[in-house]
Amino acid sequence: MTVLEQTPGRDESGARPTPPTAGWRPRTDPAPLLPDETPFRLLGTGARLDKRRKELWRELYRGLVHGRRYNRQATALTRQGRLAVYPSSTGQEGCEVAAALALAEQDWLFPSYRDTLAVVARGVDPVEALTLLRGDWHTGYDPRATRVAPLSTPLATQLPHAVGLAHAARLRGDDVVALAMVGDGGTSEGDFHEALNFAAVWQAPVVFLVQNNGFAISVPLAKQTAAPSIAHKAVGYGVAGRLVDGNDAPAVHQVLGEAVARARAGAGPTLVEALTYRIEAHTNADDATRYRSEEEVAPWLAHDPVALLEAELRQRRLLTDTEAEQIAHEAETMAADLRARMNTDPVLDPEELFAHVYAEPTPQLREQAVLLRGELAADADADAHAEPEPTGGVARETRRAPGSDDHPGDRRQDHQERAA
Ligand SMILES: Cc1ncc(C[n+]2csc(CCOP(=O)(O)OP(=O)(O)O)c2C)c(N)n1
Ligand SMILES: [Mg+2]
Repeated sequence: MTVLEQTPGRDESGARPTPPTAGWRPRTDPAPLLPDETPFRLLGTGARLDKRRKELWRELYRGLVHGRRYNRQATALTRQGRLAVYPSSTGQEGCEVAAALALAEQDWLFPSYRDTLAVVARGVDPVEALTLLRGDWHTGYDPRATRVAPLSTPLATQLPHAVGLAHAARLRGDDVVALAMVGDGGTSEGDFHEALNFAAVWQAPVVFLVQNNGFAISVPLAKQTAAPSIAHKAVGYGVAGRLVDGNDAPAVHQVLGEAVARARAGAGPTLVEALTYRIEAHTNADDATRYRSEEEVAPWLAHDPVALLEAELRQRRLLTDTEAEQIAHEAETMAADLRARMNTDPVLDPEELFAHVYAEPTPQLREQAVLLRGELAADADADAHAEPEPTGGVARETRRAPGSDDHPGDRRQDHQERAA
């Protein structure tokens, strides 16, 4: 029985009667909500695969190889000043790709800043998926057209949004499930609590995927929570908790697929904890060697999602050398295209700064817009009449439109590092 189906007893005066405590029992049985004691796995279990599953595993592998290459390329772009910041999901590709593939076309994905791969695997253009991380003011893609919410930098705020969208869809009778992604650290936020509570009370068609990658920047999980596991947190809200090996992509896909089907059938929300590991530093602005040792990372390098799936596909004769080479080649082509397109300066209009803030701009904003227009015109004029630079001299500092790459990423990097 859900909370919505219960009618609280009242006496005639309208006062709430004191409940008799003698026969107290839980209102719902917590047992079905409890996660398994060991993380669910498929790789290495000898699971039988039908034709559809075989195709799915191969598709997951392709997504993982592309994802890893994408992470490497995006990280390189930060070093070249082409991208302000990149929170790499290397080591977490299994969760990223499985999340995207577990959804139907009409469903919605609510990613965090680390989930660019899920966004790309869902079909968003690889460059548009990086627009926000490049430091541009907008998301880069159309959330409505792609059914992908903006990458969320404020921790866990995407979770109540996902619940709201899922609940609204249900009230309208739309067949839509929302899948919201969050990190282990994000589960300590108030928004996580509110989202799970609302989701359970409303029985909203929503799935929460927590990627427990061991760290919130430099804070290890043991300092983050005293819960038996993150999946156990679900039970307190009346949500089902599931635990899965996050580096076993087919297992993550299966658990998420079941959770999505459950949500779609009106059986309520699920919280999936995927056990994984953040192989790289928090972002390119962080140095992980200051707070963790190589010995800690080593077992996770040996439990690599790409290598695990590749080994199993080869063992089952579902992947030939030629196919593996072909997939690697496709990934190289994708990376070359990403590099080329990210090396093109975006054309930005600084005056857009004032657009989309208020329907009717305030007098102060109107005044500031006029000032900016004047400054830009003066800059353009100064540039037009500037003396040529003496060879080998120090370049005169010019003011440029935000997004220009003359000072690679400086201002944008500051901004994003503070934000992420
Ligand atoms: C509301 C809020 N508080 C603090 C931060 C700063 N911050 C950015 S990332 C991060 C750690 C998040 O860790 P986790 O949720 O485990 O995600 P991961 O980075 O491991 O994917 C923090 C504290 C933020 N972005 N938003
Ligand atoms: Mg984390």
